[in-house]
Amino acid sequence: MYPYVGLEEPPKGAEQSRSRRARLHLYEPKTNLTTVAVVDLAAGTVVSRTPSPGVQPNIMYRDIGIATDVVRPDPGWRAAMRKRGLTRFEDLHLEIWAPGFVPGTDNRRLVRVLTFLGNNSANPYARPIEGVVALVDVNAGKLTSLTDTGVRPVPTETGTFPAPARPSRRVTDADGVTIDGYSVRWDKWTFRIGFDALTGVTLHKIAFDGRSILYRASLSEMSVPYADPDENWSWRSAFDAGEYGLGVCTTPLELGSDVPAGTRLLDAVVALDNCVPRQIENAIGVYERDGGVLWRHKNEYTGITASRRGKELVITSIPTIGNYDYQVNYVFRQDGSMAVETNLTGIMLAKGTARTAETGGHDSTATSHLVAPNVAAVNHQHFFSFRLDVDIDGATNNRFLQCDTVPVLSDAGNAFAMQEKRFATEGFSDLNFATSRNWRIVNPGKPNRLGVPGGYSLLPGENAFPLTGANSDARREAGFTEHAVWVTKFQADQLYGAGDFPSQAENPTGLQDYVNGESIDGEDLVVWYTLGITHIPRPEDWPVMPVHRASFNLIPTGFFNQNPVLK
Ligand SMILES: [Cu+2]
Repeated sequence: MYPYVGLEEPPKGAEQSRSRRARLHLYEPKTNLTTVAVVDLAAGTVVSRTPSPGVQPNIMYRDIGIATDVVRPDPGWRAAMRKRGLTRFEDLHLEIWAPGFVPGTDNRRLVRVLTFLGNNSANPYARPIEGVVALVDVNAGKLTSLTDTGVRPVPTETGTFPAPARPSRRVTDADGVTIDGYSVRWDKWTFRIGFDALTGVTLHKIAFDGRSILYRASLSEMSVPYADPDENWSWRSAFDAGEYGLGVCTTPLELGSDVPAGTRLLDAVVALDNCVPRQIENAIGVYERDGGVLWRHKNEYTGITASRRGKELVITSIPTIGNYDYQVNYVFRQDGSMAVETNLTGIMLAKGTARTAETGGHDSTATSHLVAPNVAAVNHQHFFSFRLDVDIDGATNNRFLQCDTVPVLSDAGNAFAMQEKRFATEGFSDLNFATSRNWRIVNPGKPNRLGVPGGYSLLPGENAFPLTGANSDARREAGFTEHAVWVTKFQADQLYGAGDFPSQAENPTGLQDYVNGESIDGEDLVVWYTLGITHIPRPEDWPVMPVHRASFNLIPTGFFNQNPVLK
């Protein structure tokens, strides 16, 4: 089987000089062995073949097919459904989840299977069958266990919502953008668009006016831990890149609703389990949108208002991972700044419940909230790990600073100053709104006209600390969620915040291991940003959730000599 086929990116600085290579994760069900292979596509040869015993690659279509075939006829599952008054088994939707780490299972390939009422309906997630979760040994084709924590009401409302796309009222187009293959030129920005089966859109060689800023930017992992202590919920902590594949799950964009009319649409290609390519049409959208006021001043003495309106370029894609849809936007602005926006929508994961407002529907210990009659959506968090391979005016000689603004002199004084802490070695940094903390990457070899090293600052927006227990599986498995910012020395094989194989990992790896004391001062460094959202469900989020937006910004700080967009 071929759970992952992707580009083996060429060494940094040697992009043109090496023939094209592919990286494959191969999985042999008979021996339960994963092998990582690198293939030279031009020569048609295998460059390397490395067995990786003890890991599990991401969920494949094969797993979904086998697990469905095992559970549907299973007498125990059918008896559990009958206990809940459900006898039309063809109406039941089965949803396959990566299992998390299951002790004592010797790395056998496992999946868990949830049940919902409403197979092939407009909303298969509105009527969860609470209490029943099957654990399936995929290679044995057997049900390992069925956990039934008791009968709860089956929600009755179907949770349907208008399905067809509706054209948006506002129309823009990407007139100002030039796209040559997957190379993009807009205003003073240039970059290339790539695509990876696990992480979705990747952006390469991002430069402004010919000066490099980012060598590569991408999502590197996601983790979505749920807060319910019930044994059928406590294991739920989805890794949407490493377990499911944000690229594989990317869905075609609808013109007029997902993206404005006039959007330039690009296709992406991923490999299916059997290594057959699948083209995802219209997977990536490129469009221009109104950018608000770029700068402005009204001169009260002359009466003259000088004002410029800005435009923004948006690169967008929408992976749909089961019930949730995540739009990821990379936004480029004319003033040299960038934003990364995550837009969360889709359908929340919910459970059937007998609870009402009178019986503790909203008490302070409730780990879920009523969103419809007999439907409680479970508290959860979304953590995105963005990998930003920053190359400020080149790959070498970059430096990482943590910037905190603090009072100086005395408590009674008015003075405050920004203090920089330079990182000599790899490390991490936490959020601190008390000091307006942000982070800056500079190139001391490229001072601006004031003699100050030019750079870019990372400004946090909405964020969250992990809230599951300090020693919980969710946090052990998603070490990247422990800190908002990590900085590592560039290593070509460190692409994923939770490592290459987070599924069923007994010994999870990732950023906590990548940070190991190497010098980063004056080196080629990579900044990783963890963006967290604590989602406490609202009735308004049901049955389909209005978009929740969260973002962060990268802004030039001394990179230019003055406002770069005076025109
Ligand atoms: Cu959510």
